[in-house]
Amino acid sequence: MRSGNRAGSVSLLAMGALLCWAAQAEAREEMVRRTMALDADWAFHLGNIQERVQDGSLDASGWEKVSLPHNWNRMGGTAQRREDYQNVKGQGWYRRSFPTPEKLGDRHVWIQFDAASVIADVWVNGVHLGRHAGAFAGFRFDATKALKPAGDNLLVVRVDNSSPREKGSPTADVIPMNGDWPMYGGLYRPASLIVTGPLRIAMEDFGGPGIYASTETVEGGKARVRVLARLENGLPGSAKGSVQTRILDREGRVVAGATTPFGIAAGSGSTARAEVEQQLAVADPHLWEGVRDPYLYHVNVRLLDRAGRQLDEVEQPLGIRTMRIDPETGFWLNGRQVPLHGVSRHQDRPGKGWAITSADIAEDTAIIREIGANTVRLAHYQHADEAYRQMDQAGMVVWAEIPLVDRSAPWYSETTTEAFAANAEQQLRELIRQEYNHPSIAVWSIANEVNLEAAKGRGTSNARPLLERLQAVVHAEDPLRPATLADCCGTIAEENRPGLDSVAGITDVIGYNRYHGWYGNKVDFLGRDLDRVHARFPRQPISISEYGAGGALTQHTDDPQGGPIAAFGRPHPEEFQSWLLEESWKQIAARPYVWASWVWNLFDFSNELRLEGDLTDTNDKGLVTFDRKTRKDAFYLYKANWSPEPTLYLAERRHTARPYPVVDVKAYANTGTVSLTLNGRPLGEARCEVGICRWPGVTLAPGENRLEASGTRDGKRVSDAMVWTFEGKPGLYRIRAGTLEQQRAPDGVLWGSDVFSTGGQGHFRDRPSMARGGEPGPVQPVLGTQSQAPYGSWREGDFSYTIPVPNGRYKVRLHFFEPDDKLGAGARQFEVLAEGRKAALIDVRREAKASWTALTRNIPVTVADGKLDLAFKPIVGSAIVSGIEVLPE
Ligand code: GCB
Repeated sequence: MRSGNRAGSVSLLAMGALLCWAAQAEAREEMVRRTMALDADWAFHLGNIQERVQDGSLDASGWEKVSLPHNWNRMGGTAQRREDYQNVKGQGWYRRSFPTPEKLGDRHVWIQFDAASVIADVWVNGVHLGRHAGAFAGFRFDATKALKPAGDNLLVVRVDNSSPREKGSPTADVIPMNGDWPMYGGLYRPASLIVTGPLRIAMEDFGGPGIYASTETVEGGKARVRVLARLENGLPGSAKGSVQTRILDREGRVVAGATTPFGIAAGSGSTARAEVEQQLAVADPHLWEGVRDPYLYHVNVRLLDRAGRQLDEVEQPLGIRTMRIDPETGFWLNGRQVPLHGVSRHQDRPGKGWAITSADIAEDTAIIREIGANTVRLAHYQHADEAYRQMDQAGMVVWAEIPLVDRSAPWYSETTTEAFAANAEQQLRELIRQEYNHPSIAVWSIANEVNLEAAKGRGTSNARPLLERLQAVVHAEDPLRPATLADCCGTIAEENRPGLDSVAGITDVIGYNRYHGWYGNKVDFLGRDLDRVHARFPRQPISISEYGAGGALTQHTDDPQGGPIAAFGRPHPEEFQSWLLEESWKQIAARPYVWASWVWNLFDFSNELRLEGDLTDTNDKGLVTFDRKTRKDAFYLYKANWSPEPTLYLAERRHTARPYPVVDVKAYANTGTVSLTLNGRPLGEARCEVGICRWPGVTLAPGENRLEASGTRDGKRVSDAMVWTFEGKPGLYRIRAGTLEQQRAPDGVLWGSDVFSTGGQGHFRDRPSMARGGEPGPVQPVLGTQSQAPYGSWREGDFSYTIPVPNGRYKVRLHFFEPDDKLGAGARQFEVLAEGRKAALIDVRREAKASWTALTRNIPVTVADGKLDLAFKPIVGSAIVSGIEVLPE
């Protein structure tokens, strides 16, 4: 309406029309659905309650006041067990009141929970509305019949996250049975009250939105979009009307529409159901192109009665795209080959557990974009709808999955039970229906490492029948998306375990979880393993659903290959993680038939069974710490390879204390070449391959060394700088033989990790927590020495060291002890050669007189060729050494 004189002269007719419109709007408002948040004002009690709490006869005034999202378990992310650690499993009770909506008439009131872990029972005014089993999907119950005609109603929820292993546990048949993450208890996602009409878009459809849209084809400048609307009728009479569907572009303009009549039977007694399917043509569609251009439409479905009045309305995201996965050429989006590279994500946060907010998800999404991923595995269960929504918007291609993990049978049974299979099937249908409309989702995964327990010899059922059943569910629910699964053991272990059930060939496509170089094997087996599996199943598109390594911010190595890591323990040097991922990524990137790969994991995550790296109750395979604050070195390896953003990062920036004068410097960059200076002095330009730029053999000056790197991409200059402190002096070395972890001794002296060696095998003395959940074991001290520093590890076999030193005279002090109690004198004898000359004949057990007792030998050496050569040559048994000190004279 314009201002000025005319404003006052609105005709009575127009005024009448306005009032009439307002009344209609109000009436429509009453008919279409309304949603009210139920997140605030809950009272919570942790633990079982014997009295009847459901009907309000119990005084709950002492209960804790909480709001949703909420969960009661806390763990992980700290060096020692966190002060607010809470791992109680069992029942938690929630209650709050809510008023009966005014003028309810024949409308229905639904209580919706976006998730409740693991089992939820819901009562309104003492009436049990139902039970939901499964920690990750949303669900809703019709509360209408339980409501008071007016005033406040009491809503009570019992949530139970008891372990499924307990005999008779209510979760005994509810997946997952196991897994490398805690099942946090609580109402950890939002809850809401929804009012709908009796004739409505489906509310009882496995928690789904009731409308399901998919791109059938994109051809000749036109997209065909199929929309399925499921309808419900709770009225005592049959009904007719129409379904009006519109596709709206980003600006809200209608680009396609269809109106289809429907008829639905009387809902007397129970709800009647009907389906309406529509085909809409979108001319000249703006495609959802992944990270390149994640364009989104919306599909809006209205339910109209015969008179054209609106009864209900639901809106969902729509991305117009086609996807295809080929066994030889990998992933195709809209007819374009797109190699998928990305990360996995768990949904937990330190302190919050699963009770995270949209802002937390947005922070994760921003980090996913920053690293340059174009795909995300949302593991190992259904994430919040908000997470998939953000993936749509970010253009990520998503692997979505259900938590069928480690076992295909309940703990109480050797084989799959019907209750167990039915729960897996229910969780799969919930996932698919609830998240169907997200264009980002490419595959539905039905299982993860489902035969792991069997592979470990803890005989559980043959997984195939269940997997075949779930595969069929995927095809029935969504014929356009392939089913997948993540396999650990089916093929890798078959040589060793001929009886083990292989799960290859069941699903349309597959992922392999491969930890070569971490949980066994050598990292260079990865590529060969893939080639082997690809040759064996040539029709099956292969991805790497997991690969990874732990990375501790406070543990450092001077050579990631200097000794063994303790996968289920310590150490987990950050540089080892980088090295293993570099080697893995090179092999993956060289295999275009691998349709996708996901690093396990983008973030550290909690698991109270782990005591690894420098953290407690945490899996430290993240590229970013649990609190999302620190990006580990390896994060930038991927950023340099994946992100178009000019990236240059000097690696090992937390490895600041340097025991050795000659080091390799490394950067991760996408600038092609990088220039480096040390204390202002140019060290030259390195050419970067696979994002890795190296300057080998850089000599550090005693004290602080400032390294500055710079490069250019797309005309933009990027630079980075860091400071390392060389703590020794030229020619001085203190080497912990056989271990990859450097360590500062109690006297403040820094012992470096094993570098410069060839041959032999490293061992460390202290093997804490090799069994999961163990406390660090007691350290067995080596006797006869003031300092334990040189005796934390050893190298054994036939081996040598070549150590770069300035020419001159040195005293080489060698430290030994005999770690094998069973070896008597004479059972291990070897020679030490210095600069090629015999320098000592050693029988540790004889000379030290006992095992676990220190022995030192000093050897004078003169070096004239810039390197000190030490060789350890076995005579009887294998040679051994624990510590090597090179002391300039
Ligand atoms: C796996 C599992 C994953 C674990 C991971 C690990 O294979 O699928 O849930 O967290 O290994 O770190 O051991």
